[in-house]
Amino acid sequence: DDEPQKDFERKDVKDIPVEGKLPELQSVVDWVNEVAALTQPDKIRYCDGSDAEWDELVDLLVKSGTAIKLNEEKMPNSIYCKSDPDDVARVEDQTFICSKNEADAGPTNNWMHPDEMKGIMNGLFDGAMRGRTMYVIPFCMGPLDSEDSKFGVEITDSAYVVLSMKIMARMGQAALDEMTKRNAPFVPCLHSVGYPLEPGQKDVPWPCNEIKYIVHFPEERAIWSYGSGYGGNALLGKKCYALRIASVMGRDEGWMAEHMLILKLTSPEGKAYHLAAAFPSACGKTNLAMLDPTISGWKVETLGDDIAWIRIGKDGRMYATNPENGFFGVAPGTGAATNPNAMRTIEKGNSIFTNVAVTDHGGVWWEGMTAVKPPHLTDWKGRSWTPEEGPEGGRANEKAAHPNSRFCTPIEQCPILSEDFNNPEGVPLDIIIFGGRRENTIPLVTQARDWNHGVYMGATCSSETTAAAKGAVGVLRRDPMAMLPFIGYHVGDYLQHWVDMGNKTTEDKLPKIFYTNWFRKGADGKFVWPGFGDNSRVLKWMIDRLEGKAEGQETPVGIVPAAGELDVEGLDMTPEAVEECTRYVAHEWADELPRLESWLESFGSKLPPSISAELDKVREGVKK
Ligand code: SAT
Ligand code: MN
Repeated sequence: DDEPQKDFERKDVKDIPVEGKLPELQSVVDWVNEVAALTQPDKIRYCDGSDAEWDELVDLLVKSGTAIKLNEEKMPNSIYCKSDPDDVARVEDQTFICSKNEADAGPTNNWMHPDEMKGIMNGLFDGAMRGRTMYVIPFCMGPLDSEDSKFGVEITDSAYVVLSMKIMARMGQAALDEMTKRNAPFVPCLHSVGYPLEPGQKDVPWPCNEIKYIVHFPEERAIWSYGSGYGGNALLGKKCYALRIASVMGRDEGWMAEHMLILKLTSPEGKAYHLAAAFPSACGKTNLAMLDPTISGWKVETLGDDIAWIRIGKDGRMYATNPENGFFGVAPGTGAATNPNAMRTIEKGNSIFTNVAVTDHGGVWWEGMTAVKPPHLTDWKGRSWTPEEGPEGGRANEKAAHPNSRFCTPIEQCPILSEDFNNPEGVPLDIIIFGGRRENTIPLVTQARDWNHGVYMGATCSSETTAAAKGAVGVLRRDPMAMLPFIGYHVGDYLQHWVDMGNKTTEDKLPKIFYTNWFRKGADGKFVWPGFGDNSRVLKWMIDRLEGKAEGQETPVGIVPAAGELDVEGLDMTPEAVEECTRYVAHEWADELPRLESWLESFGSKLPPSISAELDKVREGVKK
């Protein structure tokens, strides 16, 4: 209340025009009106998720200069947007977990007391939507007919967000109807780009604000996001809800929200397995999810590329569902050679591309899409670009697409989507994989001795940073379960929750845990392992382990493939090179040990005793 009153004329909510069908749920209408009174939009629009709505909002974005329509023949029903050059990634520095007690947010999250944060946010949101339409997006995370799905309502002043949410989540009238039928609680998700328009003021193509806050109130189950239009900051069903808030729900309700792809793998014998894998952002989750195996007879089907909600089923096994409905994938590096299934998904259109380059014929392009670069492009900053000279007025080596440029595409278009994608029960997990990007030390694949050792492996996950978050690239950081930026509570409690989940059932029913690193480099500085489709060879070894067909080799850090076990037939790799990427190197681990110790010690009394015990075992082995 002690906020200075901003100098504008305040409208009464009843004078703000409303478009679309009013929800029956009074709780939704009440919250919408409360937000409208604060943010003062010109108009309120209840979104239904229809194709007509899509067309209308596409036209609006084209008129406002935010989007251009791509060539209908090359990319049907698709648009291209370029963001403000300062609004291209998640802003972890400005992401907050506002639990009542600081200790509940833990050492890995930014924290502020909810009352203090609400004061700041109310000030920022005051009049923030002036001159704009306030869109109301009901959405459902998970299949519409699954008991375990969760609901949300996002309020946003960005039509780009509405369109992206149509791709990424089950939203609109169908989600609202389901929510109403169940009288289900919903997570209020409030978003503004933070760029109000004064009367007569012209809009900019990508409105956003220098001040950004991505805020979570875990006890209240609410999300407030201000100042950014970028995916992970603005599509609140994704990281904010389906990971940060859902991880808290999972802790309280006995399930897990994880940063994992889900895939179905079928062996030449026709036996099906389900795998979930956690890698940090931009470390190949989308590629693995849609893997095109290079070994004959093996088949991969996709269930998800980013988020898995995991529960224990009636039979005591772990079941995973993907709460999302689309892919928000990193474009650079995605091409017919690396991820043909992603290309087939994208080429069906109905997609939004952000910060890629555009061709002279209204198509899209990014580094790694094709081996031969188009002779001329418009780069992600709108400059004329050629392969020889780079952008006009820039440096010759400047890339045409931003390294974190994205495609946003309906999952239903994926040609290898598993028929279980909409299964309300999810799929039973045989394997959980953790991984990261490490030049050295970490072998290509290591199997955990048991669940608790696997949890330890996940807890010590590490990776060299990528462009998916603002900040330096290539710096080593610990990223437990690839969830560092997404755990909605104390990381120590989160690890304990993993241990507890294992204790809810028996070891034989639990998925087997593996750790992979596709990124080990040789003395020449080049990746030793070919990666991409050849990662199927690593999955095959995992299945051989499950089926008792591979002995493996015990090391102090887990079980690695014994010589000759990894199927490298047809690969241009010497046995020495295979050994180089799969082996345990004692001196590298002796070097790693103090880093592991100081990471785990940083949790203090919150370090689960069973993880501490696993560290002791590793320490003993490495020191031998
Ligand atoms: O955070 S996003 O969802 O925009 C992408 C990512 O970092 O995984
Ligand atoms: Mn991700």
